[in-house]
Amino acid sequence: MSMNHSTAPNQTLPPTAPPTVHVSRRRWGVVVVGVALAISLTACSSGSSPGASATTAPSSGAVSTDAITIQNFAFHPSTITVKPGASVSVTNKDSVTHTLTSTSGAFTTGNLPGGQTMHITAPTKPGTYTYRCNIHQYMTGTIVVS
Ligand SMILES: [Cu+2]
Repeated sequence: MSMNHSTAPNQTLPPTAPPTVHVSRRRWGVVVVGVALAISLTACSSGSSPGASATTAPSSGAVSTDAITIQNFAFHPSTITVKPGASVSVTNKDSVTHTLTSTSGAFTTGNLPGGQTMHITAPTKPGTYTYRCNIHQYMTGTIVVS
């Protein structure tokens, strides 16, 4: 590419600093600046997109509510999004006892007899918390704290 520079006179240049070194260094500088710019642009867009989408609609079908109903051996809705430390009511509409128990131990209703309502306190630390019924462990759900 820049090989025709070899025909130029170089008697004024010291032998330790040929012009090709300067060219390659300058090109590396441009590459580094371009990469840094791309990284900062990527970080900026990824940092702003969740906030923008949160104002329009909850993500991935999560329902923003502080109430969970147990009916027909299932939690409804199966995924909810709540504020940190929110009080979440749990109503058991079945005739048998269920529990709503965090798989990490973050919260539990304990035994919740049919026809009754109890409350749990959502964790204060944002995150995704899965739970299940301790009696019927195929009954699962998720609370998203954000
Ligand atoms: Cu159950």
